[in-house]
Amino acid sequence: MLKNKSYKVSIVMGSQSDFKTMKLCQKMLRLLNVKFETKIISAHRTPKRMYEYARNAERNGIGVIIAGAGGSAHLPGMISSLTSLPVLGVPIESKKLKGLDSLLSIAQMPKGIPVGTLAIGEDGAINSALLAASIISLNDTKIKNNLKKWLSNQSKSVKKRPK
Ligand code: RP5
Repeated sequence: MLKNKSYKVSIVMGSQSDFKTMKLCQKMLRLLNVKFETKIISAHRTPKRMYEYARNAERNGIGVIIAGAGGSAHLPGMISSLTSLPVLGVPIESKKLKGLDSLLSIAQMPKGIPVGTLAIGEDGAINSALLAASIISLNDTKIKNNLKKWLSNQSKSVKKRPK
């Protein structure tokens, strides 16, 4: 990692249909002032696009990849097999199995190719942005401060007693 270089987060997803979930990831990155790009890349429908993307991600200034995928969700694992960048996987809630298929596909990577797996659906999309910001903040004090402020505001917003 180069000192004081400002890295970008790259959000990718297997389909347009994943965007309603993954846009929450964008929203959180915007709140934290983290630079990002967003793309549709499918491991099975656009394998060449996936290969080119993953192979060039590091030299394109990307520090963390967030990949959302549903069903037989091999996109995060396939991308991780093509780069040494950290890859976070967001299991999209599928219609038939409520995202359990996506979760197991993403989490159960065999040893050697890691994917950091988040929760199914919207919680996972939001947490993937927080985790990506945390990784980026290792080398970026502005992002670290933004993240600390967000976390502190969250703590302050929790009431001591229920109404
Ligand atoms: C996966 O298949 C995508 O990540 C998406 O969650 C799922 C369904 O895709 P569509 O049929 O809606 O395009 O590749």
